[in-house]
Amino acid sequence: MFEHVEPFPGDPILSLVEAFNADARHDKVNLSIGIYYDNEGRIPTLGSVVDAERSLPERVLTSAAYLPMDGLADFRKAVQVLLFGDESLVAESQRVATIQTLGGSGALKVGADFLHRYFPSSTAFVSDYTWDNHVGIFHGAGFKVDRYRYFDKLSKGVDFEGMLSDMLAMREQSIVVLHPCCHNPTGADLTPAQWDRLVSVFQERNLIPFLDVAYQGFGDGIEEDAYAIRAFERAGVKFFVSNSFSKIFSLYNERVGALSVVCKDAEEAERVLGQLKSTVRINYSSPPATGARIVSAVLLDAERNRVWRQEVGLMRERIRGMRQVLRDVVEAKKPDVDLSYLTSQSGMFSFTGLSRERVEMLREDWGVYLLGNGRLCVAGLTTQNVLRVAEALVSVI
Ligand code: KET
Repeated sequence: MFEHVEPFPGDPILSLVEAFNADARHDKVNLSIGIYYDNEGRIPTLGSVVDAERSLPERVLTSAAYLPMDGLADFRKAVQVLLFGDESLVAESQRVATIQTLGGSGALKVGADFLHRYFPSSTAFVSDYTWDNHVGIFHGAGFKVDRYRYFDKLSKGVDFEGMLSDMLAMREQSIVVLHPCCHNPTGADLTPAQWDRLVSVFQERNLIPFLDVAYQGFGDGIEEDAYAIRAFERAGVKFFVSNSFSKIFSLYNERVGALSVVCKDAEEAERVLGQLKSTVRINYSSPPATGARIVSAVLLDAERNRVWRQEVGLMRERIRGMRQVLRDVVEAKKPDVDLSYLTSQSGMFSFTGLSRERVEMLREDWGVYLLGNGRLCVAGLTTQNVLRVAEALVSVI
C-alpha cells in the first residue's frame, strides 16, 4: 500500500533542530531556528505571562468545553488593537474579520485555503528569499508559487526597484506575501516611505496583500513595526494579516496566532468571517484555549500590557547588543571584512551570505548551527557563546 511513499527529505529548519539536539558536543550553539533565547541560553518565561496565567480563574483553566470555531472573542479583539492601533477606525468600523489560529502557521494555512476557494487561478508570490514554509503552505493550498525580487546580495538590503517592477508586472488578483517587519531570513526591511509607495502600487494593480508578522516589536518597537499594516489599512486596501505570538510572548508550543482579513465594511467582514469559520471547521474544527487566554489576559490588562511591552523592549535590545558584539569582534580579528549588515539588519535574523559549504563547515568543525541558506539567528547568541561564534565565523570568511 505504501510502496510509493517517498522518504521525507527533511525540513530546512525543523530537521536541523533535530540534528542539533542529537549533536553530543557540549559547546554546540543553535543559531538555526527562530527562537529567542535569553543571555543564559534559555527560552524565557515572561513575567507578564506568568502573572496572566496566575490571574486565570481555576474554573477557566479546567473548563474543557470547545472554543468557538473562530476562537475567543476577547483574544480576537486584543489582536485587532495590537495590529491596527488603539485609535483604529478599522476596529470600530467592524470591517476586520479576525479569527484565532494555531500559531502564525495556522493563520497562513487558513488564509491560503480561504483564498484558494475564491481565487483558485491566482499565483501566490513570495519574496526572494523568504521563510521556506510560505512556499510550502501556499503550494499545499493548491497555488502556483512564484517569487518577487527582494534581497540585494551586494548591498545586503532590499532591491526595492526590482521588487516594485516585479509587482507592476503581476496579474491582477495575484497574492503577494509580505513581511511587515524583521524580514525572515534576511533582516532587510522596507522604510516607511517605501511602504507608502508599495501601498499605492497595490491599489493601482489590484493585488491581494498577505502580510505575515511573526516578530512585531523585535525591530524598532511594537507600534513602529506595525507601520506597514496600518499604512495598508489607512489607504483602504483589502488585505490579510497573519500574526504569531510564538516569539513575542515566548509561547512557542501553545500555538497562538491570528488571521485578520480587512474588508470593505462590516457586512463584508461578516461574510468573510463566516467562510473563515467554515475553513477552520473542515481543517481542525476549533482552536485550543490556554495560550489565547494568556495572551488576552496580558494584552487587555493595562499593567500587564505595560510590563509585556517592556519585556519585548528588553528582548529587542539584547538582540541589538549581540549584533554589535558579533560585528565588533569579527571586524577586530579581520579588519578587511565589512560586517555592517549585522547592525543594519533588523529583527532576529541576519543573512550572512555564507555558502552551504561554509555553513556545513561551521556545523562540522565548530558545532555552530546556521540555516543552510546562511541565515543566522542573532537571538541565539549570548555573552557566553558569542566569542566562540565569532572565532568560527572568522575561520570561514
Ligand atoms: N511567519 C514567519 C515569517 C515565521 O518566521 C514563522 C516562524 C512563522 C510565521 C510561524 O510562526 P508560528 O506561530 O510558530 O506558527 N519561523 C521560525 C520557526 C519555524 O520555522 O517554524 C523560523 O523561521 O525559524
